[in-house]
Amino acid sequence: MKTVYSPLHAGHAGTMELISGAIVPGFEKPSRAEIIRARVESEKLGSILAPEPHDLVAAKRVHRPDYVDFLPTVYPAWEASGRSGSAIPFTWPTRGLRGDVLPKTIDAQLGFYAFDGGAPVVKGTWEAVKSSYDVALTAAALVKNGERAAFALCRPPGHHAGDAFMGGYCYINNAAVVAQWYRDQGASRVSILDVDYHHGNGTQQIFYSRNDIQVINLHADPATEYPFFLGHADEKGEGVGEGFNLNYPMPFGTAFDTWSVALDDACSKLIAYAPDAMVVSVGVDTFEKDPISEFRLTSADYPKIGRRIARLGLPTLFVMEGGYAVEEIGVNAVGVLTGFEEGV
Ligand code: OKP
Ligand code: ZN
Repeated sequence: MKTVYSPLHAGHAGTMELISGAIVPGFEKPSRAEIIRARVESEKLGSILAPEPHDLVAAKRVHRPDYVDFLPTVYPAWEASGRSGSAIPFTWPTRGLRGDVLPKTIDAQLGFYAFDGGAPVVKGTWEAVKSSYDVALTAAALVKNGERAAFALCRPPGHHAGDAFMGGYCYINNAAVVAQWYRDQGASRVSILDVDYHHGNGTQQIFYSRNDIQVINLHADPATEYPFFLGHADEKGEGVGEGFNLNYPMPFGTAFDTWSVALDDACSKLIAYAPDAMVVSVGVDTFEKDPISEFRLTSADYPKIGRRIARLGLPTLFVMEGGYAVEEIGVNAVGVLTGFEEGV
């Protein structure tokens, strides 16, 4: 399997985030992608390609154009207002406030286009976000042109980003972009299988009233885990999209015995949908030693996930999402991919 990777992710560095009442160095850091890339090499997964540059048309097929145009303006506006470091919003137009009038000040604009304070913007963020988008689209083209599978080594991740909001380390929803791109290239139906520990609220929101893109999420129950405000089992899609969004929330402490039952059920729903291609939002923060997560998967479980996905027999694009146990992130993420290759 080929990997698409860009070194430009590394400019999204030195971020700060708010967790447990303290501002701390961001968990979503450059070493994550570098360790995965090193493991792709040492496991001889396949060649590593640089992304082709893309315009932002494909991003604007799933995100509101004004949101996409806002992203590259953030850091210049932040610097012009005399600040440095991480641009982070601190106020949001929630219930009782107006979310339809774009304020003029960058601090307020950040809140207007975010659902939390978890997507800090530093000097190199836009270049990294754009490279992550290019990586996803370049890998999607490999699959469209006949590869059975490809790995988009995206960083930053994307699945929390919605039509007009960032959050949870995410800016552009790479998985949503490529699923829509497959549709625009002629696929009739596309499935997104999101196995990251956190619910992919952005992906769900973007496709919630669609029947041409099936969205399946396996994740920690939002009753007790981030992103809290979406991801319950009763969210099934709306309008013509009803029945095409599937959530499998699971409790803290879930290990592979329980998790894999949900995966099997998800796979049966995916087969019944009969998509032309699938996108896997591959997060490995389900790992037992993940510093911000509460599932109990082991390194030996990740190849089993890949083998199970391979058995679906579909053109498959793996898009990297989360995973914060940096020491093992390469073993775990590439474990899914080598498991897939064994299962083909
Ligand atoms: C991104 B992905 C506050 C922590 C919230 C946000 C986690 C974003 C995860 N206690 N952190 O889904 O891996
Ligand atoms: Zn996650």
